[in-house]
Amino acid sequence: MPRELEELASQAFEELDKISDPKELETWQIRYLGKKSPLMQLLHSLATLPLEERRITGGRANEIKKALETGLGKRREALKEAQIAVSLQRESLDISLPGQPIPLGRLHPITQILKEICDIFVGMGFQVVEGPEVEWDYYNFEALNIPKDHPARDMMATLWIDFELETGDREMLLRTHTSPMQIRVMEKLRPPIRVIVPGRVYRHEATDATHESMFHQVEGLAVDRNITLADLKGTLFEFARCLFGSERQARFRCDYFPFVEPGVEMAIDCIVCKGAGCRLCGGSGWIEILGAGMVHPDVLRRVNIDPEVYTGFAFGMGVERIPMLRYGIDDIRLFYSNDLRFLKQF
Ligand code: FA5
Repeated sequence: MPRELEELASQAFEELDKISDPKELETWQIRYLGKKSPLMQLLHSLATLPLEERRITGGRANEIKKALETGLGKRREALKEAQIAVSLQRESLDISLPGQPIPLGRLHPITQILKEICDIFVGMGFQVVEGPEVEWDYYNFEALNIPKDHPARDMMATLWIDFELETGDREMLLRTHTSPMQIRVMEKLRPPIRVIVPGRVYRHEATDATHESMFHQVEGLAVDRNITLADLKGTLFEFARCLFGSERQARFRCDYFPFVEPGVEMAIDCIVCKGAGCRLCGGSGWIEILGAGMVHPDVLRRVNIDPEVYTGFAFGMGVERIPMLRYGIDDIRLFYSNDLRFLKQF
Protein backbone atom coordinates (compact mmCIF):
# COMPACT_ATOMS: atom_id res chain seq x y z
CA MET A 1 0.00 0.00 0.00
CA PRO A 2 2.66 2.63 0.86
CA ARG A 3 4.20 2.12 -2.58
CA GLU A 4 0.85 2.74 -4.30
CA LEU A 5 0.40 5.73 -2.04
CA GLU A 6 3.76 7.18 -3.05
CA GLU A 7 2.99 6.64 -6.73
CA LEU A 8 -0.37 8.35 -6.32
CA ALA A 9 1.30 11.28 -4.59
CA SER A 10 3.98 11.76 -7.19
CA GLN A 11 1.38 11.51 -9.99
CA ALA A 12 -0.77 14.12 -8.21
CA PHE A 13 2.13 16.55 -7.79
CA GLU A 14 3.26 16.05 -11.36
CA GLU A 15 -0.23 16.92 -12.65
CA LEU A 16 -0.57 19.84 -10.23
CA ASP A 17 2.58 21.46 -11.61
CA LYS A 18 1.13 21.49 -15.11
CA ILE A 19 -2.23 23.05 -14.22
CA SER A 20 -2.73 26.53 -15.63
CA ASP A 21 -6.50 26.89 -15.44
CA PRO A 22 -8.79 27.19 -12.34
CA LYS A 23 -11.27 24.71 -13.82
CA GLU A 24 -8.55 22.07 -14.22
CA LEU A 25 -7.50 22.76 -10.64
CA GLU A 26 -11.01 21.97 -9.45
CA THR A 27 -11.01 18.68 -11.32
CA TRP A 28 -7.63 17.87 -9.86
CA GLN A 29 -8.93 18.60 -6.34
CA ILE A 30 -11.89 16.25 -6.82
CA ARG A 31 -9.70 13.57 -8.27
CA TYR A 32 -7.05 13.58 -5.48
CA LEU A 33 -8.72 15.11 -2.46
CA GLY A 34 -12.44 14.58 -3.12
CA LYS A 35 -14.57 12.22 -0.98
CA LYS A 36 -14.31 9.43 -3.54
CA SER A 37 -10.58 9.90 -4.22
CA PRO A 38 -8.35 6.83 -3.49
CA LEU A 39 -6.55 8.79 -0.77
CA MET A 40 -9.75 9.69 1.08
CA GLN A 41 -11.11 6.19 0.67
CA LEU A 42 -7.89 4.87 2.17
CA LEU A 43 -8.12 7.25 5.13
CA HIS A 44 -11.68 6.14 5.77
CA SER A 45 -10.76 2.48 5.66
CA LEU A 46 -7.80 2.80 8.08
CA ALA A 47 -9.85 1.39 10.96
CA THR A 48 -10.03 -1.95 9.20
CA LEU A 49 -6.23 -2.33 9.03
CA PRO A 50 -4.09 -4.07 11.62
CA LEU A 51 -2.69 -1.64 14.21
CA GLU A 52 0.90 -1.43 13.00
CA GLU A 53 -0.09 -1.06 9.33
CA ARG A 54 -2.68 1.48 10.34
CA ARG A 55 -0.01 3.55 12.09
CA ILE A 56 2.44 3.52 9.19
CA THR A 57 -0.07 3.84 6.32
CA GLY A 58 -2.28 6.32 8.20
CA GLY A 59 0.69 8.52 9.14
CA ARG A 60 2.00 8.63 5.59
CA ALA A 61 -1.49 9.09 4.04
CA ASN A 62 -2.10 12.06 6.30
CA GLU A 63 1.27 13.56 5.41
CA ILE A 64 0.47 13.18 1.72
CA LYS A 65 -2.99 14.67 2.21
CA LYS A 66 -1.50 17.71 3.94
CA ALA A 67 1.16 18.11 1.26
CA LEU A 68 -1.46 17.88 -1.49
CA GLU A 69 -3.62 20.47 0.27
CA THR A 70 -0.66 22.83 0.65
CA GLY A 71 0.26 22.31 -2.99
CA LEU A 72 -3.35 23.00 -4.01
CA GLY A 73 -3.41 26.23 -2.00
CA LYS A 74 -0.15 27.43 -3.51
CA ARG A 75 -1.25 26.58 -7.04
CA ARG A 76 -4.58 28.33 -6.52
CA GLU A 77 -2.77 31.45 -5.30
CA ALA A 78 -0.36 31.35 -8.24
CA LEU A 79 -3.23 31.02 -10.75
CA LYS A 80 -5.04 33.95 -9.15
CA GLU A 81 -1.98 36.15 -9.38
CA ALA A 82 -1.42 35.15 -12.99
CA GLN A 83 -5.02 36.05 -13.76
CA ILE A 84 -4.67 39.47 -12.11
CA ALA A 85 -1.48 40.09 -14.04
CA VAL A 86 -3.23 39.22 -17.33
CA SER A 87 -6.22 41.49 -16.65
CA LEU A 88 -3.94 44.32 -15.52
CA GLN A 89 -2.04 43.94 -18.73
CA ARG A 90 -5.29 43.94 -20.75
CA GLU A 91 -6.92 46.83 -18.91
CA SER A 92 -3.83 48.94 -18.59
CA LEU A 93 -4.66 52.64 -18.71
CA ASP A 94 -2.59 55.00 -20.75
CA ILE A 95 -3.17 58.29 -18.96
CA SER A 96 -1.28 60.17 -21.64
CA LEU A 97 -3.98 59.37 -24.25
CA PRO A 98 -6.29 62.32 -25.08
CA GLY A 99 -9.76 62.06 -23.41
CA GLN A 100 -12.86 60.96 -25.29
CA PRO A 101 -14.91 64.05 -26.16
CA ILE A 102 -18.41 63.98 -24.64
CA PRO A 103 -20.92 65.11 -27.29
CA LEU A 104 -22.76 68.12 -25.91
CA GLY A 105 -26.43 68.68 -26.63
CA ARG A 106 -27.69 72.11 -27.55
CA LEU A 107 -30.86 74.13 -27.32
CA HIS A 108 -33.15 74.17 -30.35
CA PRO A 109 -32.76 77.45 -32.28
CA ILE A 110 -36.38 78.34 -31.48
CA THR A 111 -35.78 77.81 -27.75
CA GLN A 112 -32.71 80.03 -28.03
CA ILE A 113 -34.57 82.83 -29.80
CA LEU A 114 -37.52 82.61 -27.38
CA LYS A 115 -35.10 83.13 -24.51
CA GLU A 116 -33.54 86.11 -26.29
CA ILE A 117 -36.95 87.69 -27.03
CA CYS A 118 -38.09 87.22 -23.44
CA ASP A 119 -34.83 88.73 -22.12
CA ILE A 120 -35.33 91.88 -24.23
CA PHE A 121 -38.90 92.43 -22.98
CA VAL A 122 -38.02 91.55 -19.39
CA GLY A 123 -35.40 94.30 -19.69
CA MET A 124 -38.23 96.70 -20.60
CA GLY A 125 -40.26 95.71 -17.51
CA PHE A 126 -42.51 92.99 -18.97
CA GLN A 127 -43.37 89.86 -16.99
CA VAL A 128 -43.34 86.43 -18.69
CA VAL A 129 -46.49 84.28 -18.33
CA GLU A 130 -47.62 81.11 -20.08
CA GLY A 131 -51.03 79.71 -20.95
CA PRO A 132 -52.81 76.59 -22.23
CA GLU A 133 -52.35 75.33 -25.78
CA VAL A 134 -55.76 73.63 -25.67
CA GLU A 135 -58.15 76.53 -25.44
CA TRP A 136 -61.84 77.36 -25.30
CA ASP A 137 -63.54 79.01 -28.27
CA TYR A 138 -64.45 81.81 -25.86
CA TYR A 139 -60.84 82.86 -25.20
CA ASN A 140 -59.48 82.15 -28.67
CA PHE A 141 -62.31 83.95 -30.52
CA GLU A 142 -65.44 85.19 -28.70
CA ALA A 143 -63.78 87.37 -26.06
CA LEU A 144 -61.51 88.80 -28.78
CA ASN A 145 -64.47 90.22 -30.71
CA ILE A 146 -64.62 87.23 -33.08
CA PRO A 147 -68.11 85.77 -32.56
CA LYS A 148 -69.29 82.64 -34.40
CA ASP A 149 -69.78 83.26 -38.13
CA HIS A 150 -67.46 86.31 -38.00
CA PRO A 151 -65.41 86.32 -41.22
CA ALA A 152 -62.20 86.87 -39.19
CA ARG A 153 -62.42 83.22 -38.09
CA ASP A 154 -61.36 82.33 -41.63
CA MET A 155 -58.08 84.20 -41.10
CA MET A 156 -56.95 81.36 -38.84
CA ALA A 157 -57.95 77.86 -39.96
CA THR A 158 -58.68 76.12 -36.68
CA LEU A 159 -57.85 72.64 -35.42
CA TRP A 160 -60.84 71.67 -33.30
CA ILE A 161 -60.65 69.17 -30.45
CA ASP A 162 -63.07 66.31 -30.89
CA PHE A 163 -65.04 67.07 -27.76
CA GLU A 164 -68.77 67.73 -27.68
CA LEU A 165 -70.54 69.74 -25.02
CA GLU A 166 -74.07 68.67 -24.01
CA THR A 167 -75.30 71.53 -26.18
CA GLY A 168 -73.60 69.86 -29.16
CA ASP A 169 -71.17 72.77 -29.59
CA ARG A 170 -67.57 71.96 -30.47
CA GLU A 171 -65.93 74.59 -28.33
CA MET A 172 -62.44 73.28 -27.65
CA LEU A 173 -59.57 73.92 -30.01
CA LEU A 174 -55.80 74.14 -30.32
CA ARG A 175 -55.14 77.84 -29.89
CA THR A 176 -54.55 79.54 -33.22
CA HIS A 177 -52.64 82.41 -31.61
CA THR A 178 -51.37 83.50 -28.18
CA SER A 179 -53.95 86.35 -27.99
CA PRO A 180 -56.41 84.34 -25.80
CA MET A 181 -53.89 84.98 -23.02
CA GLN A 182 -54.71 88.71 -23.26
CA ILE A 183 -58.14 87.85 -21.84
CA ARG A 184 -56.88 85.33 -19.28
CA VAL A 185 -54.30 87.85 -18.00
CA MET A 186 -56.78 90.76 -17.82
CA GLU A 187 -59.30 88.55 -16.00
CA LYS A 188 -56.69 88.03 -13.27
CA LEU A 189 -54.61 91.22 -13.16
CA ARG A 190 -55.59 94.89 -12.87
CA PRO A 191 -53.62 97.67 -14.64
CA PRO A 192 -50.80 98.50 -14.79
CA ILE A 193 -50.21 95.32 -16.82
CA ARG A 194 -47.10 94.48 -18.82
CA VAL A 195 -46.82 90.82 -19.85
CA ILE A 196 -45.41 88.73 -22.64
CA VAL A 197 -46.63 85.22 -23.43
CA PRO A 198 -44.37 82.84 -25.38
CA GLY A 199 -45.86 79.57 -26.63
CA ARG A 200 -46.90 77.17 -29.38
CA VAL A 201 -49.87 77.82 -31.66
CA TYR A 202 -51.54 75.64 -34.28
CA ARG A 203 -53.24 76.28 -37.60
CA HIS A 204 -54.84 73.93 -40.06
CA GLU A 205 -53.03 75.26 -43.08
CA ALA A 206 -50.86 74.03 -45.92
CA THR A 207 -47.18 74.54 -45.17
CA ASP A 208 -44.80 76.49 -47.38
CA ALA A 209 -41.47 78.31 -46.98
CA THR A 210 -42.91 80.75 -44.41
CA HIS A 211 -45.92 78.86 -43.00
CA GLU A 212 -46.01 75.91 -40.60
CA SER A 213 -49.07 74.27 -39.01
CA MET A 214 -47.38 74.40 -35.60
CA PHE A 215 -45.30 77.47 -34.85
CA HIS A 216 -44.50 79.80 -31.96
CA GLN A 217 -45.76 83.24 -31.07
CA VAL A 218 -44.89 85.72 -28.38
CA GLU A 219 -47.85 87.82 -27.30
CA GLY A 220 -47.30 91.18 -25.65
CA LEU A 221 -49.83 93.19 -23.65
CA ALA A 222 -49.49 96.51 -21.84
CA VAL A 223 -52.48 98.18 -20.19
CA ASP A 224 -52.21 101.38 -18.19
CA ARG A 225 -53.34 104.99 -18.14
CA ASN A 226 -52.26 107.05 -21.17
CA ILE A 227 -50.82 104.25 -23.29
CA THR A 228 -50.75 105.29 -26.95
CA LEU A 229 -49.85 103.92 -30.37
CA ALA A 230 -46.53 105.78 -30.00
CA ASP A 231 -45.71 103.56 -27.00
CA LEU A 232 -46.44 100.48 -29.11
CA LYS A 233 -44.26 101.73 -31.95
CA GLY A 234 -41.43 102.75 -29.61
CA THR A 235 -41.50 99.39 -27.82
CA LEU A 236 -41.50 97.33 -31.02
CA PHE A 237 -38.89 99.41 -32.85
CA GLU A 238 -36.60 99.20 -29.82
CA PHE A 239 -37.20 95.43 -29.74
CA ALA A 240 -36.29 95.17 -33.47
CA ARG A 241 -33.16 97.24 -32.90
CA CYS A 242 -32.04 94.97 -30.02
CA LEU A 243 -32.68 91.83 -32.05
CA PHE A 244 -31.61 92.73 -35.57
CA GLY A 245 -29.31 95.74 -35.07
CA SER A 246 -29.92 99.35 -36.13
CA GLU A 247 -28.95 98.78 -39.77
CA ARG A 248 -32.11 96.71 -40.45
CA GLN A 249 -35.33 98.44 -41.51
CA ALA A 250 -38.65 97.98 -39.68
CA ARG A 251 -42.00 98.97 -41.21
CA PHE A 252 -45.41 99.61 -39.65
CA ARG A 253 -48.52 99.32 -41.83
CA CYS A 254 -52.26 99.32 -41.17
CA ASP A 255 -53.79 95.91 -40.65
CA TYR A 256 -57.03 94.52 -39.32
CA PHE A 257 -57.54 92.37 -36.25
CA PRO A 258 -61.00 92.46 -34.59
CA PHE A 259 -59.52 92.76 -31.09
CA VAL A 260 -57.45 95.93 -31.71
CA GLU A 261 -58.27 99.37 -33.01
CA PRO A 262 -56.30 100.62 -34.83
CA GLY A 263 -54.47 97.50 -35.99
CA VAL A 264 -51.00 97.31 -37.55
CA GLU A 265 -48.50 94.82 -38.85
CA MET A 266 -44.75 95.14 -38.50
CA ALA A 267 -42.33 93.83 -41.11
CA ILE A 268 -38.53 93.72 -41.35
CA ASP A 269 -36.60 94.10 -44.60
CA CYS A 270 -35.65 90.72 -46.08
CA ILE A 271 -32.06 89.73 -45.25
CA VAL A 272 -31.72 87.48 -48.28
CA CYS A 273 -32.65 89.91 -51.08
CA LYS A 274 -32.22 93.21 -49.17
CA GLY A 275 -35.63 94.34 -50.38
CA ALA A 276 -35.32 93.23 -54.03
CA GLY A 277 -37.78 90.33 -53.67
CA CYS A 278 -37.06 86.58 -53.29
CA ARG A 279 -38.65 83.23 -52.31
CA LEU A 280 -38.27 84.00 -48.59
CA CYS A 281 -40.15 87.29 -48.69
CA GLY A 282 -42.54 86.20 -51.41
CA GLY A 283 -41.13 88.87 -53.73
CA SER A 284 -42.15 91.82 -51.50
CA GLY A 285 -38.76 92.62 -49.96
CA TRP A 286 -40.34 92.57 -46.47
CA ILE A 287 -41.18 89.80 -44.01
CA GLU A 288 -44.10 90.35 -41.69
CA ILE A 289 -43.16 89.32 -38.17
CA LEU A 290 -46.08 90.52 -36.09
CA GLY A 291 -49.58 91.86 -35.81
CA ALA A 292 -50.33 94.53 -33.22
CA GLY A 293 -52.60 97.40 -32.24
CA MET A 294 -54.38 99.24 -29.46
CA VAL A 295 -56.56 96.92 -27.36
CA HIS A 296 -60.17 97.30 -28.54
CA PRO A 297 -62.42 99.09 -25.98
CA ASP A 298 -64.94 96.20 -26.18
CA VAL A 299 -62.21 93.74 -25.16
CA LEU A 300 -61.33 95.91 -22.16
CA ARG A 301 -65.01 96.17 -21.17
CA ARG A 302 -65.41 92.40 -21.34
CA VAL A 303 -62.79 92.00 -18.59
CA ASN A 304 -64.16 94.92 -16.55
CA ILE A 305 -61.42 97.39 -17.35
CA ASP A 306 -62.83 100.86 -18.06
CA PRO A 307 -61.64 101.99 -21.52
CA GLU A 308 -62.34 105.62 -20.51
CA VAL A 309 -59.60 105.31 -17.87
CA TYR A 310 -57.21 102.75 -19.32
CA THR A 311 -55.82 102.04 -22.75
CA GLY A 312 -53.46 99.32 -23.88
CA PHE A 313 -51.45 97.92 -26.71
CA ALA A 314 -51.00 94.30 -27.76
CA PHE A 315 -48.83 92.48 -30.26
CA GLY A 316 -48.35 88.91 -31.41
CA MET A 317 -45.17 87.95 -33.22
CA GLY A 318 -44.24 84.87 -35.20
CA VAL A 319 -41.09 83.51 -33.55
CA GLU A 320 -39.79 81.27 -36.38
CA ARG A 321 -39.62 84.23 -38.75
CA ILE A 322 -37.08 85.96 -36.50
CA PRO A 323 -34.17 83.48 -36.88
CA MET A 324 -35.18 83.18 -40.56
CA LEU A 325 -34.64 86.91 -40.94
CA ARG A 326 -31.51 86.97 -38.88
CA TYR A 327 -29.69 84.03 -40.49
CA GLY A 328 -31.28 84.08 -43.93
CA ILE A 329 -33.02 80.70 -43.48
CA ASP A 330 -35.26 80.40 -46.50
CA ASP A 331 -37.61 77.63 -45.33
CA ILE A 332 -39.45 77.52 -41.98
CA ARG A 333 -39.91 73.74 -42.29
CA LEU A 334 -36.18 73.23 -41.59
CA PHE A 335 -36.79 73.96 -37.90
CA TYR A 336 -38.98 70.90 -37.42
CA SER A 337 -37.50 68.39 -39.85
CA ASN A 338 -35.06 67.10 -37.18
CA ASP A 339 -32.08 67.42 -39.48
CA LEU A 340 -29.10 67.64 -37.12
CA ARG A 341 -26.88 69.08 -39.85
CA PHE A 342 -29.19 72.12 -39.82
CA LEU A 343 -29.83 72.29 -36.07
CA LYS A 344 -26.15 71.93 -35.10
CA GLN A 345 -25.35 75.27 -36.73
CA PHE A 346 -27.03 77.24 -33.91
C1 FA5 B 1 -52.22 86.95 -35.02
O1 FA5 B 1 -52.00 85.76 -34.73
C2 FA5 B 1 -52.67 87.93 -33.97
N1 FA5 B 1 -53.04 87.23 -32.79
C3 FA5 B 1 -51.56 88.92 -33.71
C4 FA5 B 1 -52.00 90.09 -32.90
C5 FA5 B 1 -51.81 90.06 -31.53
C6 FA5 B 1 -52.58 91.19 -33.50
C7 FA5 B 1 -52.19 91.14 -30.76
C8 FA5 B 1 -52.97 92.28 -32.76
C9 FA5 B 1 -52.76 92.25 -31.38
P1 FA5 B 1 -51.36 86.73 -37.45
O2 FA5 B 1 -52.27 85.65 -37.85
O3 FA5 B 1 -51.01 87.74 -38.45
O4 FA5 B 1 -51.91 87.49 -36.18
O5 FA5 B 1 -50.01 86.05 -36.88
C10 FA5 B 1 -49.02 86.82 -36.26
C11 FA5 B 1 -47.64 86.43 -36.76
O6 FA5 B 1 -47.48 85.02 -36.66
C12 FA5 B 1 -47.45 86.73 -38.23
O7 FA5 B 1 -46.99 88.05 -38.39
C13 FA5 B 1 -46.38 85.75 -38.63
O8 FA5 B 1 -45.10 86.25 -38.27
C14 FA5 B 1 -46.68 84.58 -37.75
N2 FA5 B 1 -47.42 83.55 -38.48
C15 FA5 B 1 -48.72 83.53 -38.84
N3 FA5 B 1 -49.06 82.40 -39.46
C16 FA5 B 1 -47.94 81.64 -39.47
C17 FA5 B 1 -47.63 80.32 -39.93
N4 FA5 B 1 -48.54 79.53 -40.47
N5 FA5 B 1 -46.35 79.86 -39.77
C18 FA5 B 1 -45.43 80.62 -39.17
N6 FA5 B 1 -45.65 81.86 -38.69
C19 FA5 B 1 -46.90 82.37 -38.85
